[in-house]
Amino acid sequence: AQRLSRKTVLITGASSGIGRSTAVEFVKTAPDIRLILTARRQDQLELLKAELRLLSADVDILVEQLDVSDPQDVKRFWDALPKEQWKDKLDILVNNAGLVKGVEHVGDITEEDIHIMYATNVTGLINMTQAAVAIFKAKNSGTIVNIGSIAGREPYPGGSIYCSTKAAVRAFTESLRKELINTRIRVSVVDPGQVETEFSLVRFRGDQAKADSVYAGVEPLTGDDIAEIVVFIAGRRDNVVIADALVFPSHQGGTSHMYRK
Ligand code: NDP
Ligand code: 8X3
Repeated sequence: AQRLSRKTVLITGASSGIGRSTAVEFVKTAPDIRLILTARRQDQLELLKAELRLLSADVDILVEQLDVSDPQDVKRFWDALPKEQWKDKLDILVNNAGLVKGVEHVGDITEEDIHIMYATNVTGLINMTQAAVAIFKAKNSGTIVNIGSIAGREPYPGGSIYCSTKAAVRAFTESLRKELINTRIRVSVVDPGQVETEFSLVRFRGDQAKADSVYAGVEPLTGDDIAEIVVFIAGRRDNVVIADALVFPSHQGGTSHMYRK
C-alpha cells in the first residue's frame, strides 16, 4: 500500500469487468491513489467514480471518455490531459480495454469485426503504450500492465481474430520489455483464462442466454481476481518485474480444457 501511495494510474476499459475491478482494487489498496479512468461509456465511469469516492475521500479521480480504437481520439486524449497535474505524474498504465466479436470461422468474418478487434486490442494498446513510454522514459520510471489472454497462447476455432490479437499483445509486450531493459520501466502481461464479465455478452452481440451458457456448470474467475493480480504486480518493489502471469480458475487447463459439472 505504501509503495502505491499517491501514484497516478491510467486504466483503459474501466467501465466494466476487469478494468472496473482494477480501479476498485487500487483504491482499496492505496486510498490516496490518483486514477485516470477511461472507456467509451462515460456514464458508467461517472457511477464508478461516485462509488470510489465512498470508499475513500483521499482518492483523486479524473474521468475521461476515450475510444482507444480511434487513433485520433487517443491523440486528442493525450493532448488534452492536464500536463502538470496528471500527464507528467503518470506512474502506471493498465492496458485493459479489449473485446471479442463473434465466433465465426475464417471466410465468414466481417471486415467490421476484424477491424474493431485489431483496432482496439492491438493498435489501441500500442498507441496508448507509445504515449506512456515517452512520459516514463523522461523520468526513467513507470509500470505498464497489459491484459492479454490464454487465447493468445492457445488459439481455438472460432477465435482466429481475437486469439491473434492477444498473441500480438504478448509479442509486443515482450519486445517492449526487452527494449526497456536498461531503464527502470517495468512491462508485464497478465493472461487470464475464463473471467465472468461483459466479455461474452459483447462476443454474442448482446445475447444474454448465449453469454450465460459460457459460464454454465463452471466457476469462472471474477474481475476482482484479476484486479488483485494487476495491483500486486504494480505494487512490487521497483526492481521486481512480474513479466508474465497466466491465471486460470481451478476447473480450467486451457482454452478447450474445461471441467464442467
Ligand atoms: P468487459 O466487456 O466487461 O470489459 C471490457 C472493457 O473494455 C469495457 O470497460 C469497455 O468499455 C472497454 N472497451 C472496449 N472497447 C473499447 C474501446 N474501443 N475504447 C475504450 N475502451 C473499450 O470484459 P473484460 O473485463 O473481461 O475485458 C477486459 C480485458 O480482459 C480485455 O482485454 C479482454 O480481452 C481481456 N480478457 C478477458 C477474459 C474473460 O474471460 N473475460 C479472459 C482473458 C482476457 P466501453 O464499452 O465503455 O468502451
Ligand atoms: C478470453 C478467454 O478463452 O474465452 O480472453 O477467449 S477465451
